[in-house]
Amino acid sequence: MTAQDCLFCRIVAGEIPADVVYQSDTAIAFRDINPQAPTHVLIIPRRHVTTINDLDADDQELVGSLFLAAKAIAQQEGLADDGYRVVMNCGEGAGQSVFHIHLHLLGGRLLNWPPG
Ligand code: DGP
Repeated sequence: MTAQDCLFCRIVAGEIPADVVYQSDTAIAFRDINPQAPTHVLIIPRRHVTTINDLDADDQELVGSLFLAAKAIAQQEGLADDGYRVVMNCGEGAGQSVFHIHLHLLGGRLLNWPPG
């Protein structure tokens, strides 16, 4: 998949608008267009990675940066004390619909477990 074909690469490039809440050298985060909770932010690497299955050992720092971004955004959004969920879907069977890895950060309501 090329950057032209990937929706999230186009958001990274600024070609498609998004409500960006966080940026770093390696990651950006923006509000989900179809929020499932009062706060629903997607945290993505700037570099295209299709699914978790495409990660390798060299990506440890990149993946770590996504979780540190989640922590920072949770604090920014006032979720840190009450709790929040961070999840990444892998593959169609798990509900992945955009094939550029992204962490969902959800909070602001009671989150049940297990998810559907
Ligand atoms: P997933 O199903 O795990 O691949 O999550 C993809 C999410 O991406 C889904 O919750 C909806 C969101 N999404 C899809 N298109 C757009 C878009 O153009 N802008 C934004 N902000 N979010 C989008």
